[in-house]
Amino acid sequence: MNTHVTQDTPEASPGTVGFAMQGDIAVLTIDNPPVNAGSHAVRRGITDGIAAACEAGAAGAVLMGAGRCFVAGSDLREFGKPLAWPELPDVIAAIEDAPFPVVAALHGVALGGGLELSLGCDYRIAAPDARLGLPEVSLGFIPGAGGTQRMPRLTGRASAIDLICRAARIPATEALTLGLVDGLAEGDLLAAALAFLREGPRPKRLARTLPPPPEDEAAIDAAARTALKRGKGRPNIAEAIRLVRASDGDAGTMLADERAVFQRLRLSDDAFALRYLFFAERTAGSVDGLDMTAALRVSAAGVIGGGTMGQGIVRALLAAGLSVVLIERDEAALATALSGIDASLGAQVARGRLSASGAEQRRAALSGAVDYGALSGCDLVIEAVFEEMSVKQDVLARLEAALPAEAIIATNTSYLDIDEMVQGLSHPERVLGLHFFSPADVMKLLEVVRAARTSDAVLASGLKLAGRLGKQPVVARVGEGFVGNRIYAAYRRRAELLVLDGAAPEEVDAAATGFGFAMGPFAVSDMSGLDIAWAMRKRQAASRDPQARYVTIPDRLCEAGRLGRKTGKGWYAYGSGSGAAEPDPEVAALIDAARAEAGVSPQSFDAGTIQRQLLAAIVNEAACLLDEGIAQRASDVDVALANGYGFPRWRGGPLYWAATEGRAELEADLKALAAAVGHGFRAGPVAEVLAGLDTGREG
Ligand code: 3H9
Repeated sequence: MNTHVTQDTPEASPGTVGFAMQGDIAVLTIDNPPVNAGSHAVRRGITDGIAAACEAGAAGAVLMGAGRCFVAGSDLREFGKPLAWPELPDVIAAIEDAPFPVVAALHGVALGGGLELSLGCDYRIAAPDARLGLPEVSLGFIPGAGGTQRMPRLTGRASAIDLICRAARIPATEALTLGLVDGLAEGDLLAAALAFLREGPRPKRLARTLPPPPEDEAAIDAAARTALKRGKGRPNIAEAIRLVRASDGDAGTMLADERAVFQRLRLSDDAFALRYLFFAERTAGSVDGLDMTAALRVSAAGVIGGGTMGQGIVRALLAAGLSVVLIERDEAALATALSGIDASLGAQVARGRLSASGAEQRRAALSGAVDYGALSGCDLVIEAVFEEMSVKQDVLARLEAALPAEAIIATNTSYLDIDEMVQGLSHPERVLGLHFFSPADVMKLLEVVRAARTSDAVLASGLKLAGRLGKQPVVARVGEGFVGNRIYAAYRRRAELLVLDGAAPEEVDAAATGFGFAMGPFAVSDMSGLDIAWAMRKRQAASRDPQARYVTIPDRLCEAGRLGRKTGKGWYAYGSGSGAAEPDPEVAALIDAARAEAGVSPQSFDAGTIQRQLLAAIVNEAACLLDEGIAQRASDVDVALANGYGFPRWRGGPLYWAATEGRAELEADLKALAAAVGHGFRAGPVAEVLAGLDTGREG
């Protein structure tokens, strides 16, 4: 049926489009599992299908998706190279030029190029549970097939700026209110789309020719200001805003303008990095050879310990629809924890993030107890008690005694050796690490730790649970700090050495945020509190290598009662009203004293040097832990840092960054790192690791 000849010879790309006549209506069904990505073959199939419908004298056509969704977007695998004809705008032009009305029937998701394709149709009918959106900005570019022009003609410009710049995925009900869809299907979607056409008359109705809805300019300005602020200066956000604002202009000119910007931005550094991360995130949750069908069913969970972390884990489990039993050591502690969870559910309702009935349901699914006997119906229990080996070992032993034989036991430890923790258990194969990040119901990252004796079924269950919780899993083996905290420790150590050697804490933090980190290392320390690391240093003091460089400044800060924000001062002072961090002369004096004591003559460091030294420390440590087999793949490290440590997503991750940097400069950075760390520095196999990383960029 392919009536067109390609102008390019593309690599074979999958996907077909089914064609059938239902009376005088043509039905085109996009079939490209798993998500009907708009590959080259799909694009050709649609234009062929429209041509066939014309030939058959159809009175109308329905465009729909087979399987789980309409279309999840253009095929991102094609985006790093030249696109083959027909491109999506050509497909849409064929639909617009057809002499009959075309209805898009949407189910599952209609995202990116998928939504744009439907906006190129004359009408849209959606299943009530469909989700629609233009997420292109989250991939470093902008909608490239009319999204910035056709959407605002339906929704107005203020809404379009908001939706496009937030990369929002909205439910069909909201899309109906906004005018993006023309009706919701009750029952069978195809039947509803056919009925919609037959109920006609349905004249051709091209979104690009609709008059722009009347709008208050102030609302458009406000939407643009908010979007720019949220967009952190990324160039694609400003372009998207500009194009939507001008969408009341000549459609042909504006569509060409959008296309040119899209073509440029899809090949930008941001876009390559974000595409890399997109696929890296999907790979991180898989383990070669692991049979995911062996995963055990988890519907009832327990949590031991109702502190900040425990409460967050409870909220995350409840949000995923599990029933939860929370265990605390006594009634008073239990009451405090339960009322803490109650209060945060109430706050979510007040902020409009959760319905009152949703909060009620979650409360009903939660119970509390002080006796482990209450856990007997649980399929999985996560301990989140004090970070101390003997305390955790005691909890695990009690759990083993209280739980049915097949129940899974998870520890939320962030540093401890799980292999040591399970010694003494009769069934260590049922234990794994589930390392959540605080707040556990908000942070995306979940380290799934495979201890030496964890069974495949238990590991598969942990990975499946991560998906249900909406988390980004990264699989780690046992090793102090696993993947993320181990790398973070090396990064923080380098930051502290920079201060000892002459940089001010605020210079280091400014360099880190200048690179794109959400916060600098010292602001992070102040936020999380300096005392936990202090306690750990005291515990490790006896085993510390006396010849290694040791930065005493954090100890001195703690001794002076500067434990961070919670004490009103730490690396910074937080005294004056606004709570903003301010450099403190007392800290400067303390740093001077530490330099004098260590015999250091302070040097000055520019922001670029600080940034590259912080990154070199991350990259080197990552190479070490890949060498030790703690992380499975280099891209997993990037996923962990981007999802749990505020690493700027648009830079892809530290190893992606390093792999796309000049080798000679990186080698010089690693040399400087080795010199600064001095005695005990361990060089990781950086070159080898980077050589094995597929950045998706040629050359
Ligand atoms: C665009 O459309 C630009 C236009 O404006 C340009 C016009 C000219 N391409 O996430 P999952 C794969 S930009 C290729 O694990 P879920 C994915 O890699 C695009 N592959 O499942 C995975 O493969 P594998 C705008 C894709 O149920 C498999 O599908 N669209 C694409 O958790 C399953 O994915 C987006 O940004 C793609 N576009 O979530 C939407 N999408 O099995 C991106 C998915 O080999 N996609 N795959 O690992 C998503 O948000 C989620 O995948 C989705 C399903 C919600 C659809």
